[in-house]
Amino acid sequence: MKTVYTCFCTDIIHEGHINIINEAKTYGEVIVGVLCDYQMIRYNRFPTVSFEERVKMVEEIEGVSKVVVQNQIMYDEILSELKPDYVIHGDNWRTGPMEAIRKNVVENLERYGGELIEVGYTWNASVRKKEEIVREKLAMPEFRRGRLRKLIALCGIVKILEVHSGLTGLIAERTVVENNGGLDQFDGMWISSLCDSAAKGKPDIELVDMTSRLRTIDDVMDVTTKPIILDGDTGGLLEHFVYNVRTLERMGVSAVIIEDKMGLKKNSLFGTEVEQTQDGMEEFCRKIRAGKDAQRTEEFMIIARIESLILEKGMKDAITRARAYVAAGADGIMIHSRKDTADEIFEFCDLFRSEDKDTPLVAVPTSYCDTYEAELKEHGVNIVIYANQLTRSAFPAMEDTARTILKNHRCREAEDKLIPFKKIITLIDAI
Ligand code: SPV
Ligand code: MG
Repeated sequence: MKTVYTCFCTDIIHEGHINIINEAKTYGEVIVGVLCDYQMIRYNRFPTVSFEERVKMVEEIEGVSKVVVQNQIMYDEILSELKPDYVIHGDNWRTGPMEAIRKNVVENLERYGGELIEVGYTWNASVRKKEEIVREKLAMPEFRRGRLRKLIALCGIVKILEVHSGLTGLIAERTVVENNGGLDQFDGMWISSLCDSAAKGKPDIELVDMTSRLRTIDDVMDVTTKPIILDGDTGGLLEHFVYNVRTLERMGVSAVIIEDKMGLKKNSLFGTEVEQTQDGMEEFCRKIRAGKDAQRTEEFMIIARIESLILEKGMKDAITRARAYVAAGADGIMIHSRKDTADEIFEFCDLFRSEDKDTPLVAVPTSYCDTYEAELKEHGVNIVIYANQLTRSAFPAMEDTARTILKNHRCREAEDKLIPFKKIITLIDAI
């Protein structure tokens, strides 16, 4: 009997999957691959049920003879192992990032003489509803909050993108690219104080208050499912910080990062050009401890950000503070730098990791932008935050459009650089 293979990357079974199995049955014995969690996150979304449950779900579909694990998004390994006579897939992979997977399957099948069967992709009201329910579940505070810790455990390095609105949230949520034989996407979002303030035309000096920051978070949460890290500036007064921790936790924010500065906070990238005061180590430890005491779930993270390198206080001060902050209960350490190479970040990470293998390390490669994620990972970094690139790319693009319209007294000349208006009106689904 001939064999037919298909791979499921899903945590719900709907009509479309049943269609594929029914069609597959007419060609032979049906083998289904279940994509492993790590690849599912890169390709689609964070699974709402465990891998074992996903396997069981597929095993229970009538007509499935065998279930196997597919560990790679590309099919080289699985097809050389199984050599099925046919691979069956929905025709939705003919465009977009999934096209690379289709190409990979076609090449593999050609190698040993297998055949590809494509069936019409099922997208109707019932399928859409099921997909929406899963997304809504992922967006709920109790599901979203703990996902950052899970991602740190599961991925080599967690990639976080700055967002400051629902629209930028959608970009972080939906952007998927094909790269180096796989698919990739961002793991979560950073609500930057710099960009949240800039979007409101305000300086980054803790002027935009917590009520307004919470409003931004809520806008982002409304339309996304990925975990959120809040740039909590200095955390403010200890007496206020403890309330804010509980608010953030209740909303489903995964982590807050607070920096060891006091008084009028200015953006770190100013460095010593402006007057900025580092908080005392003991005082900052007290704030961390108070925050940890206030939190009510195991999942929420308070990450301590060290400004010693920014303020030129030296590596020894940075490491001493890191040790103290971890001892005070910090769930992670962010080390910041404004140098144009990552040398001092690597030095700090190596020193820190020589005695602490577990506490997550966070890096923000704004000034040392040549540095690859893989290099940071090699030195023990777990979270990389792209802290302002969306804002910095949008600003010159918008300014250029404004200038172009003003110069030409019409908007034709700007048109070619714009997203087609048909696309912007369909970018956001109406329920
Ligand atoms: C932010 O994004 O607001 C940050 C990172 O705090 S930095 O701007 O580099 O200080
Ligand atoms: Mg900030």
